[in-house]
Order: sequence, then C-alpha cells, then structure tokens
Amino acid sequence: MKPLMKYIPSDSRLYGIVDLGYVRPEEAENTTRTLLCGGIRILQLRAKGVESATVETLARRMQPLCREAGAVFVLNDYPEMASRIGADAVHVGQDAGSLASVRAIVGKDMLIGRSTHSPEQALAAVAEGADYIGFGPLFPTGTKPGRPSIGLQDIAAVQEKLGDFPMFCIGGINGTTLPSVLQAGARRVVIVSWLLQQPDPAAAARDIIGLLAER
Ligand code: 3NM
Repeated sequence: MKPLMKYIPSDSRLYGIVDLGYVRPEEAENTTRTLLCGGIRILQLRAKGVESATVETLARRMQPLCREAGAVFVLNDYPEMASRIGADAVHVGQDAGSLASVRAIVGKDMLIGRSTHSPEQALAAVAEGADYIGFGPLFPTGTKPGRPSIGLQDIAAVQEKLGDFPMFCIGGINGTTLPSVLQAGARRVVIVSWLLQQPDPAAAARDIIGLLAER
C-alpha cells in the first residue's frame, strides 16, 4: 500500500477536478483513471448538490486509484467524510469557518486547501495554515456561475509573496486563456470544464502539463 500524500509535489502543476456538474456519477472512476493517465497528480472530487452517500461512495472509489498513481486525492467540502475515508486532502471554501476548526476535524496529517478570491484572502489562508490555496476565479466561469472574476493583475504579486507555496490559479482557464495566465505569473492551475470536455482529456492534460513545466 502506498503512503498517504503529505505534501503537494513541486511538479504537480495541473490540478484536475472530477466535477459531477460535468461527469455522471457512474463515469467518475473512468474519468479519474483518464486524468491520472494524463499525468494529473492532484485530483479533486467536487459534487455540489449531490447526496452525501453518493459522494462518499465515489470518494471511496477514487481515493485508491489516486493512491496507486501517487496522486493527491482531494475531497471538496466534507471534512468529516474526508477524515473517515482517509483522503489525502480536503478542500474548503471561504464559508467553511476557520482552518483551525477544519484542522480539528481532519487531524494533523491531512492537507487542507482553501479557495481564495483576493490577495487578502490568499495571504490570510496561508497564515491560517492552509497547505495550498486556489486563487480565482480569474475569468467568469460556468462552473461557478455568478461569481465575479478577479482578473490576472494580482497573480504575480501574490505568488511573489508566497514564494514556493502552492497557489493554484483557477476559473475559466482553458487552452486559449492559459498563455495569458502563465504570462501573468501563474505557476500552477486548476482546469475543470475545459479539460473534462476535451475529446481526449488525457492528451490535453499531458499538453498542459508540458506547457506548465516549461515555466
Ligand atoms: N472554484 P472551470 S472557480 C471550482 O475561484 C471553482 O474558487 C473557483 O472551473 C474559485 O475550470 C471554480 O470550469 C470553477 O472554470 C473552475
């Protein structure tokens, strides 16, 4: 049995999400395999508005696939469940309360990721003990409809302050917008809908990982 992932590997620059807004529950395992095959080494299950029993069933199937591939498995939103199933990481939003309260639930070994939507929130999450942050949405996105986009102008300054700390830019990133995101100083990205909707998501992931490695 391979060990729990206790850190975000420095070469994990593309973060994938099996988002049940785009993937049918019965396809979740296949999509997991596809994204892992494309080289993704940090992968989240995101299941907004789905019954928690279904989320747990899927998470229990995805976790060992990620473990076997040496990838970090992240469960979105459910710290108790993440703890119960032995996820590598839990991801929470700004509405989840303090990270200390999340840490109290998941224990000292689990990685915690936090969504942040401004430079202030990004720095606060790091100060509070997040193991990585999301930073966005950079562009308007149908995956989080109605959420105002924050643009590209703050990426470089925040990344500069954070040094090597894992900051994943997110929101509306695709093959067309990625060059501008990299130009703005991003080192790591999350891509959800674009990747899931590619005819060959594994090949698309490999291409993006290649572009990110050149930075
Ligand atoms: N969180 P896509 S933006 C899940 O800014 C999520 O916190 C965001 O999906 C944030 O790649 C976002 O399809 C959606 O735009 C990302």
